[in-house]
Amino acid sequence: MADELNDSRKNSKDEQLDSFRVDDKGKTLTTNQGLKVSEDEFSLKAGERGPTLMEDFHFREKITHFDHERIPERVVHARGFAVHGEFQLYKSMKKYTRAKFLQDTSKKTPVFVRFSTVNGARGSADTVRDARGFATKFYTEEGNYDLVANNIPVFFIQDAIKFPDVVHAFKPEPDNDIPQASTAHDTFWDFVANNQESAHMIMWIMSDRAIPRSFRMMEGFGVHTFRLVNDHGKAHFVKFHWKPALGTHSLVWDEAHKLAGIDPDFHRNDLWGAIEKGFFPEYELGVQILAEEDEFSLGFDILDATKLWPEEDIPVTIIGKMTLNRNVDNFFAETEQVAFHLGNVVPGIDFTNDPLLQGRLFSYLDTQLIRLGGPNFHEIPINRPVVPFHNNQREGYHRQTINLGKVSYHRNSLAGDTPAPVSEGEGGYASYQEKVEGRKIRARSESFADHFSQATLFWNSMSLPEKMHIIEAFSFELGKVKSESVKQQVVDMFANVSLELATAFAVNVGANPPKGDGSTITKSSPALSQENTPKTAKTRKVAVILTDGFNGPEVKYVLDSLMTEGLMPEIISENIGTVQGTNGVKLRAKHTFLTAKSVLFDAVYMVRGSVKNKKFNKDAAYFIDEAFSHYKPIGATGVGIKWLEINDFKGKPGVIVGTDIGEFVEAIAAHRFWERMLV
Ligand code: HDD
Repeated sequence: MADELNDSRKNSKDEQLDSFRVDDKGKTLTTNQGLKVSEDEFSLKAGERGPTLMEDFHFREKITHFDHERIPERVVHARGFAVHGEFQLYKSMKKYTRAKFLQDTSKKTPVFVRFSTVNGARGSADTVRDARGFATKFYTEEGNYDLVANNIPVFFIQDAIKFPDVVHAFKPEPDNDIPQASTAHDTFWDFVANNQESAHMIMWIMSDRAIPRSFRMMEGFGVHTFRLVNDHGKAHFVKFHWKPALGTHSLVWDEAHKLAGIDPDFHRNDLWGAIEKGFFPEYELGVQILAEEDEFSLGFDILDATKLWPEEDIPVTIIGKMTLNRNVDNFFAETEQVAFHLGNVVPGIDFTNDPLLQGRLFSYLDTQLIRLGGPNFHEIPINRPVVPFHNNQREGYHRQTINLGKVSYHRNSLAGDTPAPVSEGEGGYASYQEKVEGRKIRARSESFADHFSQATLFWNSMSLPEKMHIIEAFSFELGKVKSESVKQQVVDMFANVSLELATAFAVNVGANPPKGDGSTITKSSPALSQENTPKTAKTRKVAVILTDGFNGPEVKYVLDSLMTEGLMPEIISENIGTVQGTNGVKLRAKHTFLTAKSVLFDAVYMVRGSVKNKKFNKDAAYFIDEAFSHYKPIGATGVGIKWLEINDFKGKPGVIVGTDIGEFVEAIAAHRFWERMLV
């Protein structure tokens, strides 16, 4: 609740939400009409064993409200998790944009960010292979600005008119509603092979990017080329990036699979838990800027949403930081009812003619009408701007504002011709006056024809383990496709990206090796590989396997040091509760092997104790074996070291023995030891 918020986190949005917050604790139960209720367990009946009476208004109100508790889930991005935060600029962008929140470095702009999977239903698992949504609402002093981004910088299609087609292809097949939340089926791959503009996006979807370790460890991309416009009306093209302070990291596929069963809420638990612990996720906002006169200088069309701007060609300038610092009070009221829309812009930010962007500008407003039940969803607390809104729109379902006076039209004399538009100089939004001419035509520009060069660029930029993961992902997904023809079409298509790639997965899925010469593109972009991401051990979860009789001072030293370094050690023991070490050291075990599986942790610290418990030993062996097979760092002291020797882990990459905390933390920061793949 807001009154518990420490002051540094309070902001204008939070203050606004305060007036809508209600605490029912300690209150008398009433009906929605404020009538105090004397009985809430028994309906009104004609006699104790008689029928319920129509007259029972309390029963009817309660049941009717319950019957109508659900709203339609989002047609895509149904499963999501949102949090509050703030954005602060490092350096003024005044040279490029009139947007005030991108000019004043002293201001903190409240934000609300919703992360999501694209494909699955509201109740599906977090760790499926999919793109992730990364939608940010900035509550600026000039109104709401929405940056509706994904964790992948390109898209499946080039024109929004194909969006229903791609979504129908990747959603569960209509006859049996299989598969849920993931994309391994015939219709999706049939779409891919017959709509080859998808090649680049598919490379990302088959890569580790599509199984992120955490929402806190994902990049975000605005995808489209937008425009920044400055005070003098001068425009620049821009691409928006979010860069996570913790770096960009992923799960491994086997882990992602298991997590979907063990903890379907893995990503929301991770984000919620980090914020509750005070580990506030941070992302820097970056921009790539291109002068208007350089529009045709990149060798591809900047209006084509299947293309990225290689960061080595056009560097990303970091301009500010977003800190996510507060969980929601109520999932439905905030996360479910938030409505994003690309058309929510502020002066100084404008669109381009990217046909995908143009179509999105229609879809986002339209979809809220059915989802939120009418045109007044902007009045829902989470959607309200922090500045007042005045216009002549009236009535409609769920209207809350009580507009005074008789006048609801423009122009008028009765209200002094107000509310009145203002000039650009006074903050009025005016669209960039791009000169446009052309014939009405349904066609794709020739400049959108190259579907493979950047897919190859992506492949060329991957490290060896990343390439192996991509081959595995294609082999898994296509391996589930029943149609031999579709499999072959996909193999032949991806030979255009890389002959090496297509040949490798063709063998695995029982298709014929591809024909052709493959790609001649040799360019790579190191920024695309997660090998080159920032690496830190901060906020990583370490499983500590411990029984009574452990070396008290030694273990206490290791755990205290890990916590000082910003890690989260959690003890697994025979029972939940106190574990007793030497020298009177007592620690609290949070888990047993029933509640904790290795996939829930980033690293293991193996200690054990003096207890001999066969079942515990067997579970510990499985636990550590699985962690090792997922390339995770493993540390050991005391009896734990012997155990590593038995399993022949000692001396292997990422296995740290002894109390050298620096070495262990460095290993945890490395995240995975892919060398184990090759030994
Ligand atoms: Fe979309 C939701 C991101 C293409 C139509 N989209 C939605 C969300 C994100 C994106 C993050 C979830 C918002 C939330 O959390 O509430 N979408 C993208 C990106 C795209 C993209 C990065 C390509 C660059 N989307 C796209 C197209 C269309 C849509 C081409 C339609 C023509 N998207 C929608 C939608 C959704 C949506 C149907 C569903 C729920 C919602 O809008 O509010 O309007």
